[in-house]
Amino acid sequence: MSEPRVVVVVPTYDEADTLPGTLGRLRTAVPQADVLVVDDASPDGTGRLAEEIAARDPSVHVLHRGGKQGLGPAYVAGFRWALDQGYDVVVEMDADGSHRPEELGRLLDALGDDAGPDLVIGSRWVPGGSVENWPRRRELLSRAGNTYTRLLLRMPVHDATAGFRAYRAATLRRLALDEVASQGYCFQVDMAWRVVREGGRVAEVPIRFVERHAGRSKMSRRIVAEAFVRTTLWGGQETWRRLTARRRGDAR
Ligand SMILES: Nc1nc2c(ncn2[C@@H]2O[C@H](COP(=O)(O)OP(=O)(O)OP(=O)(O)O)[C@@H](O)[C@H]2O)c(=O)[nH]1
Ligand SMILES: [Mg+2]
Repeated sequence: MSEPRVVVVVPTYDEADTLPGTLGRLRTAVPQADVLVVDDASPDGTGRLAEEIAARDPSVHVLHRGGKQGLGPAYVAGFRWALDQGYDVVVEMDADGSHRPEELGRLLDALGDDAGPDLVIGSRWVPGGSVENWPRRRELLSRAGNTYTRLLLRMPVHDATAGFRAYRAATLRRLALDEVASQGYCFQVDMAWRVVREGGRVAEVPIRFVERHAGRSKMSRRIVAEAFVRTTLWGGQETWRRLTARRRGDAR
């Protein structure tokens, strides 16, 4: 079998201080993978910087969007581009160095061939996973958010908010990407849950998540609130679905 074509989608907003280092490490660690930077017209010139890198390296591509619209829409645009280009595997990775390119090989190994899982998540919250240099309150927020999500959606995923993951292109093709409205990191929960509801298989591989050393976080109260509200709504829908399914079963 020929080697699968892999593309790593890297969304950026004001990552001029971090993107070159991350891309350099990525190209060394996984030279066979192409890269797509999806930049939302970063005021700090990240888009221009990405173009300069792409001009020197034909494996690097850049998608420019009109303005900051959030992580979710940036990824959906990147996924569409990747599917149009015929890639077999589509990877998500942050630009800020939190996701270590040196661990991507293990995610791709876990995805394996066609018999493997549909989605592999680089997980902080499975045995062997960890976070480095995170303030205690960030760790608590992530752990609590993930426990809430797992219990409410009854989804067997320990790090559903994680943004270091590898999808089989065939998995993405089965999902209705134009229905995905999540903007912040809740996009990750949204996508994992869509895969699970589709009957897809999700595997988690432990990673060491490293807090960014440069640039600024785009996390905000609004993004946390979006994740809480949407997850709660999905949880309500899931509980309703199970209740009505049980009632229908009783009636038979
Ligand atoms: N294109 C695009 N990229 C974004 C947007 N918001 C965040 N990003 C990128 O998405 C990745 C994750 O964003 P971060 O700011 O690191 O957010 P985070 O990882 O949730 O927060 P920290 O853990 O504090 O770093 C980074 O590569 C960002 O540059 C956006 O609106 N558009
Ligand atoms: Mg980050």
